[in-house]
Amino acid sequence: MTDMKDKSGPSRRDILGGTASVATIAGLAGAGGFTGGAALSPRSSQAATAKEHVGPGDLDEYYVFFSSGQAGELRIVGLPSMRELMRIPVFNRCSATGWGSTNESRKILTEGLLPETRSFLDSRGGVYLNGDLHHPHMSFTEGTYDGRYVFMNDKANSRVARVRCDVMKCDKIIEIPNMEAVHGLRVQKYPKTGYVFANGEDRLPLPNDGTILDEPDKYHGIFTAIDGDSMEIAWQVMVDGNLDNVDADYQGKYCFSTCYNSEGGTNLAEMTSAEQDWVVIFNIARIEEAVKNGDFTRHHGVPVIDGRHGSRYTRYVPVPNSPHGINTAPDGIHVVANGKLSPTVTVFDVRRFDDLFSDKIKPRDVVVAEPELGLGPLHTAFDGRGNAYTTLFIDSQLCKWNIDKAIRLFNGEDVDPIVQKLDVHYQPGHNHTSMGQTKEADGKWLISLNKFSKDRFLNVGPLKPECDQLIDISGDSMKLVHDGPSFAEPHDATIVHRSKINPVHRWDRDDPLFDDAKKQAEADGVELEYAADVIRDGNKVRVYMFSVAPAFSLEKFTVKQGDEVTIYITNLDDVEDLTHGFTLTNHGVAMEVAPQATASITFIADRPGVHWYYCQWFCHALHMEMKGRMLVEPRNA
Ligand code: CUK
Ligand code: CUA
Repeated sequence: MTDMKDKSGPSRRDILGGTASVATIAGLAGAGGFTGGAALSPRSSQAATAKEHVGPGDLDEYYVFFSSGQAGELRIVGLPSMRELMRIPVFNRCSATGWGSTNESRKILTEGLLPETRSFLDSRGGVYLNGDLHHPHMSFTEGTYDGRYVFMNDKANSRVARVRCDVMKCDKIIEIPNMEAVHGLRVQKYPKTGYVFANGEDRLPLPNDGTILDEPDKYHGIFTAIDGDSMEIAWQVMVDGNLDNVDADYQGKYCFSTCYNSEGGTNLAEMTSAEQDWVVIFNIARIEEAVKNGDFTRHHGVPVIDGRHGSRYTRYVPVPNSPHGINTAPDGIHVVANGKLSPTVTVFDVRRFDDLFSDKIKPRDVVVAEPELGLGPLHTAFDGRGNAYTTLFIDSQLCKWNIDKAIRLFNGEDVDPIVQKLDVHYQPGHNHTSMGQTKEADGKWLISLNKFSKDRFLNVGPLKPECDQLIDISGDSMKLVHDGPSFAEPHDATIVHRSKINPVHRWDRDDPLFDDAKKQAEADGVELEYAADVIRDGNKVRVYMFSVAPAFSLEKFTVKQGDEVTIYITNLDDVEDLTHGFTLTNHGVAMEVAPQATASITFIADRPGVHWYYCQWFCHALHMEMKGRMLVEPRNA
């Protein structure tokens, strides 16, 4: 982190000269008509034509699915406006929607956990309270986004989740056994998703039963393939080293992970002592064959295939020490592994992988270029015109370079593959181009997700926002056009053209999300859509209501102290955006009920007296009056 400046000295943006001034002035001026080296005209004359400007009432051209890192949620941002459109709770809890509190969300949060995790969580409210969401990726069909799902990982609690893109809600979460810290996650691009590939970053003893600590040869890294439709684990592969990031080819034959700690160490010094680590290539057809033929051992019910050195299922290609991101180019041929501790990126040609697996060539023979770009290359994006854009974490720059020229340089020609370096603010991690992770990369926009904002925004105290920068890459040079703050901590993002996605406006009453509520109502002889019922079942009480603005169908109900009460609300309003909520005061109970949805929540009524419930989602001129009372009678009354 050589670029961390404080206010006592000039910061990068103060130094006018070279790309720094271009970036800074372009950022301030909006850069609508800016071309490198030309005189700037004032913003007022450019705002109306600036491409990144999305006027009031106008819609963005792209959805961006943003991770939120340790905030645990998935965010939807519009591009190019960079306006935040929605937050989808996944690995976190949400006060507004009731995610983590409602019965529907708690089922999703718990049903895919391992049995031992469930019993461990029993003492902690039954669900994890945190998550660390790094990599959201949309499902593919034939090399491009198909609008069905977004998949994502939780590094903190070793989970993988899926969000349905018709309703933009999480519908499945599973825990991955036999490894800790799911990090890299990407999906199969062809013929479809298909598999969701998830890297186990931290190696564990296998089995991990508490008898092994300092026997590193019994620690294993695990690569996991999940069936994206059933959300069940298809297979796992045991590897050498720690897996970091992953991507897949456009042919459906291979996927590949960057892999550090070839040393097999358990501390920093050991993990970084060797000069080289690897990219591990997985042969999907051979692995599927192994599953069929029984060439595996089962752990936690999952077939685990031995893919360590010498295995026919994997190949280990040496690359400079501790590679990080790995990105397949939209040409379907080139794969870029980013050096992190090395100033280089390593370019592979996937057409050589067949020969590698049939041992006709050596591992390094799949490398076709290894250009030196700058300090701290982490991730690479593509424009579909043969150019790549690599984030340089330590240099705080984006490096635009040409893949073909990098190959020619590698072959001994005297060419410079670097096209342009652009300062970003500051320390970029991931970057993304519009549709750039598909074969339909359109080369219009690039976002740089920067880890430090420092002086870019009004100071909000010691904890600062991150800084997501929008860059116009449609011309010959990159132009910085927008700074956007975001809360902790977007790692990755996926930019999807809006034509690929078609969410509904209201819930369908037949949605499987409501099945449990329907089944219970039927057993209780209640119809959810007409309900105003209180059903007693021992010390369990089920309260059924519907809501039509501005009223609940029950304005009061009575329970006894100690009852376990479940509230079911069905929102009969059919008007777009007419969401109601249900909040019960002094009980920690709140949930969203969107148009045509049913939601339910369970709590213990243990406070004698009158308690008001109200709609917390502003819905009507009489929204404040949309409320009712629960009477809790004392236990011995
Ligand atoms: S990792 Cu965060 S900057 Cu988790 Cu994709 Cu590279
Ligand atoms: Cu219903 Cu506010």
